Amino acid sequence: MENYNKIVDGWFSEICPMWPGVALSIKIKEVLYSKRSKFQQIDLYQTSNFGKMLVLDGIIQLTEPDEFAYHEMLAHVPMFAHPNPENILVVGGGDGGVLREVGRHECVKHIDFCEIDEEVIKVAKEFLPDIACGFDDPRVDIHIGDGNSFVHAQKNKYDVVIVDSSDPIGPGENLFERPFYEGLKAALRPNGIIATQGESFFLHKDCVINLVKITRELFPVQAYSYILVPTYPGGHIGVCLGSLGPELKKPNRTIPDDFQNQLKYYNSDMHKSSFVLPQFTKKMFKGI
Ligand code: SPM
Repeated sequence: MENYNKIVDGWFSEICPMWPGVALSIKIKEVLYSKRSKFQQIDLYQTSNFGKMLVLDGIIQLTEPDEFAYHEMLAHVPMFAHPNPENILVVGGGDGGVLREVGRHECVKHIDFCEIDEEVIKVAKEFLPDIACGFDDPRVDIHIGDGNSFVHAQKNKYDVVIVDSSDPIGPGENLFERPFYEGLKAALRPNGIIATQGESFFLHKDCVINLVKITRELFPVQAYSYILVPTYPGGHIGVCLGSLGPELKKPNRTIPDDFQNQLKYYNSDMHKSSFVLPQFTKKMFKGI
């Protein structure tokens, strides 16, 4: 992409080909890290007013003040929808944010984590320790490699699989295609649940329709939710979920008080309300 690392008058602009003609700009104080890995351009900025910000191939992945919304919801909606999640797989999310959230669940016995780009993990550990703390969990096994290949090698193994991918341009492309979802389904144990980064129903309609169609065809229970995240384009991002049994649209376990007290976004009401969709989206999903 031609706009990598392009800061004009102190402002970084996310100019995403998936959202032509519109940019999201954030004022930058300092470039803390900027290098091309084997897979992508990795930039870590100190912004003027919004903490540190991780950018991959010119696309904002997280900022410190609002990452909790995305990571809590992507993790806790599927985790609390499952009656007893013990064995978990996290694909992508090299910053460690989803791992941090999954690790809060005491019932979890083991977490496989697969990330294609080891450099993202290193950058997160150096610059984003409050997010990368998820890697300190002794239940986590790190696998560096392609998520699609890893998933296809796993059968009947996981209670919950969470896919924290970047956009479907670049290394994450195959994580938005049907064969990957077939692999996810085969990797699940009975009653298993998947949750994947589901882009925006305002901005990426074709991509969202495709995800919903694939998951509806493959899973007996399917749903789409969304999260408010100010620093993603449109201020929100979707999550596409599929389940082999449990209902998705409400927590199926009690959220203990001490667990709830650690969180800033997720709660039982947010779980349920995140599935309430605007009318145009209901129409978009009808009959597909
Ligand atoms: N753990 C944070 C990783 C973030 N993964 C999702 C990033 C999505 C960014 N794009 C949003 C839509 C813009 N085209």
